[in-house]
Amino acid sequence: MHTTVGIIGGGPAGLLLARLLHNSGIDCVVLESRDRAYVEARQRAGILEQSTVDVLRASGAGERLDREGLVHDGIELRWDRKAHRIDFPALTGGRRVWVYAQTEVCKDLIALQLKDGAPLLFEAQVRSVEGPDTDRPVIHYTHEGQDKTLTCDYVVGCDGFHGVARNAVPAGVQKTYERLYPYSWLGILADVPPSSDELVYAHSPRGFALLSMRSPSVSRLYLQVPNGTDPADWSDERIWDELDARFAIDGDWTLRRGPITSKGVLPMRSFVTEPMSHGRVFLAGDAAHIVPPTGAKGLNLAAADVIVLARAFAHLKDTGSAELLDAYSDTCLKRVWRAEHFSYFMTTTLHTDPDQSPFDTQLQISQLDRIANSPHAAAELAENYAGLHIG
Ligand code: RFL
Ligand code: PHB
Repeated sequence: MHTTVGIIGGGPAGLLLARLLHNSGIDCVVLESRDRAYVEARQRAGILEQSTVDVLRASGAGERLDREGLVHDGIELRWDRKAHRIDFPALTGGRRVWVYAQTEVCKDLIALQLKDGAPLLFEAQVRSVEGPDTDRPVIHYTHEGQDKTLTCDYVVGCDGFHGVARNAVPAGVQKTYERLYPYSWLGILADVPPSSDELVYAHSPRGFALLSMRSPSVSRLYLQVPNGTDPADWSDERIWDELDARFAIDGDWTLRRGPITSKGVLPMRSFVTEPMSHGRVFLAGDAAHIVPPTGAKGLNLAAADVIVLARAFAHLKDTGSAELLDAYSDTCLKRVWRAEHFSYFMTTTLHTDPDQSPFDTQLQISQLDRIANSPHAAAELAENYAGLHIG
């Protein structure tokens, strides 16, 4: 089998890239190691930036998003038993974010792809990419129990942090940057209407907590927990009591409790690999970079990468020039590093490091007070959260 662009991974990055290439008349094949049900059920991101929504709409995948997505014009920060709202449109010249789960983005893109898109193979496990420096890189994969090859003009690794595409960049060329955090998130889904219309990010002496949602009847909540925490050690009652304690403010506010339908622990990591391309192999999304989820940037970065990449492939097709493809890594890395900093900033400002001193805590409080008291500091947060135009 031969294709123009071989895409490894059918998460949001791979699926959106396939859609954008299809719309530009460029053929591609998507190889996804998991089955469809697994990809459609994997609980992850919940927040889409304006630019991600814009591209989903333009690509024809915005219909259900427009019907069911929840537009949010701000977030609330809590610390020291007080609350402060950040108004995105007022601080950013009109930008806002959408609550629409990654599961739903994937379902919409998969349905479109299977209806009229390029081939999307589930349970197709890629083992390696051969010849990234040649004109015909080859993807080796296993499908239906058989070893197969896909010859490509270009390969895009959208296979996430644990994927294999990154191995195509020789060790001597690759530079990686990483930061691990001394805490994880315990995330729950609960069948209860969200207790706030907007997301609430809470700093507390007991650790960080986040209130998010999936729909008007389903809440998504997170608690900072120590690394290595077993979700089985957290009874439903313990989770609600801890959330209650961390979100507590002076004044009227009640956390609504309801049946918890899922519990999971996720570690936090910052990671960047440079360059994001080598020869004819390109990396996009979590395959190239990871952010801790506090800034809600991961899915949006993945979308931004493939927008740049799809534009570069269309430019090559229309003009014969590979200049945009050649610039891909540099173009993306500027935005990636900004999002890395913002995600790090949100994480370290809001979480309690187990080794944190009272001095460190006062710095966090001072920073949060500054955001509440300075429109400039608030605008810096709002612009980064709602999404910057870079690249
Ligand atoms: P994915 O989603 O990991 O998809 C990679 C796909 O590649 C497949 N794969 C392979 N296929 C074939 N052969 C192989 N050898 C393969 N190896 C892997 C995998 O099965 C998978 O389907 O990466 P992608 O597409 O780059 O998308 C990135 C996003 O998933 C990720 O950045 C976000 O989920 C991060 N994130 C959030 N991002 C946001 O923008 N806003 C949020 O609110 C937000 N919240 C979150 C998050 C991530 C979380 N977790 C669990 C990491 C909340 C959580 C809890
Ligand atoms: C989510 O709804 O899963 C979510 C929202 C905001 C974040 C992280 C996760 O910063």
